[in-house]
Amino acid sequence: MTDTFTYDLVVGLGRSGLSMARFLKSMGRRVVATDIDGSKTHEAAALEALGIRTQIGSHDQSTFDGAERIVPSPGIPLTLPYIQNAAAKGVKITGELDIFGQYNTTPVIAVTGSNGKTTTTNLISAMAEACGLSCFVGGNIGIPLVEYLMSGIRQDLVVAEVSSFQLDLATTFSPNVGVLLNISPDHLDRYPDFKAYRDSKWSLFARQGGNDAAVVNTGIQNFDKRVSPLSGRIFSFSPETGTGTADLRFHFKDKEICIPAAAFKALPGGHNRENIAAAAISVLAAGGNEAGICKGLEDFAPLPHRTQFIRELNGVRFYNDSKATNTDAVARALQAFEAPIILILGGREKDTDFTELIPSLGRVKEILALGEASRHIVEALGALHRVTRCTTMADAVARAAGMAVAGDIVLLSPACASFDMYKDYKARGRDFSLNVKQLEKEAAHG
Ligand code: UMA
Repeated sequence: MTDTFTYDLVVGLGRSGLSMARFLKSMGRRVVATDIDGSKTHEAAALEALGIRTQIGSHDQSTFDGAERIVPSPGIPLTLPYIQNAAAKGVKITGELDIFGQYNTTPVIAVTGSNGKTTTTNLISAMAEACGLSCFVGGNIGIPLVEYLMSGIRQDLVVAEVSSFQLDLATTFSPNVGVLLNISPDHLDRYPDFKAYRDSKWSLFARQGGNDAAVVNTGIQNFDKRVSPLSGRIFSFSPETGTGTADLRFHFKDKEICIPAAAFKALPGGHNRENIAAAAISVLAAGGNEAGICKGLEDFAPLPHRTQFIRELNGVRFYNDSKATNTDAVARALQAFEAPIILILGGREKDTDFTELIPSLGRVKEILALGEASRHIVEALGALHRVTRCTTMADAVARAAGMAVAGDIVLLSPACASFDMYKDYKARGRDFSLNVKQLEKEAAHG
């Protein structure tokens, strides 16, 4: 494409790119959108109908070079040669956080971390709403932030789940309240090393001012060193381990806050205690109150695919933790249980080091390994644990049910992406749940 007019080039016609192309067009920009996937014909037609030019099935370097600005979708690596070549010629590369921040006037709570982002984002929204603060929830959670701007409806707060991929392109975006839950190795296929990934996460706070709040877990490596240069007011919370059934107590601006354990009995595990503390502090920092926080928590329905209880069958409890796509998330899920565990691991690796799981496998009596990663799982863990390779989820669930005795837990917590066998982690979790329910039927008939 050799255009003489200037335009914004949106790369990727997934959820993010489609919303971004529509938003930029609505702001009167000329927009071109491209996707390497030739099957995106419906998406392209919908954009063309709005006057947005599209190129699907391949990328064209001249389209990248001719843009005034390139807006890559978050899943697109910034090392993509088309982007690198255009950037070298001076084309600006901008991300959705900066574009959102440029037009948004609503206070923002932004949540990042390797694990627990979605739960915490939803907890913040539930708590804030119970305090009388209306919320738009979006970002990495699945609803692009520019949808808020296009909706025309204004809320008291925007609660944004933010990924490192989105932060990598942020140069102006700065949340009023930023939350960093934890950092553990993830997405190492996209970053040169773990430090680069950590830096990306910490960049959430880089542009905050003195009236902003940084809510940070003190358990994160180099906490003191990392928070000392920040300009925002620091509100820290401590790592909590074990199943922890005690009330949750912490300080906010010299006041002791107590959240009764009864308010969060549906959210098991130390990792959820951290998520709850982070959410509560964020809502207090945004103007909420203790009573509303407890009310929002009591009414909160836990999310599917996150240590989600499916069924108890013959005294064996089955849990779906399909969203656990890295070893840290699996370790946290394992900590939430005190019973013997049969663990279903595997899927597509993200440069995963399965030996990182070894310290957390104390209660694991069997490992069932699925998918592309199954051979590596056997290599990494087979010397210490009995690991059986399975061909399908049905196979894994049937074997788990056959091995389990009353009192055991069967936990799908894969430490891997799902894309080798499924569309996404939700489809994997649904398959697990269906197979568990199938067992129930077989038991009823047998
Ligand atoms: N594509 C190209 N050229 C390429 C590579 C990809 O055109 O070289 C196209 C693909 O064909 C596809 C599109 O890019 O059509 C996909 O873009 P995307 O991967 O950014 O997917 P979206 O549907 O736009 O979803 C993105 C986020 N995806 C990622 O960060 C990988 C979603 O987060 C987010 O919900 C959504 O924007 C709305 O903001 C998902 C995610 O997995 C949940 N996030 C990671 C995580 O949570 O660990 C960070």
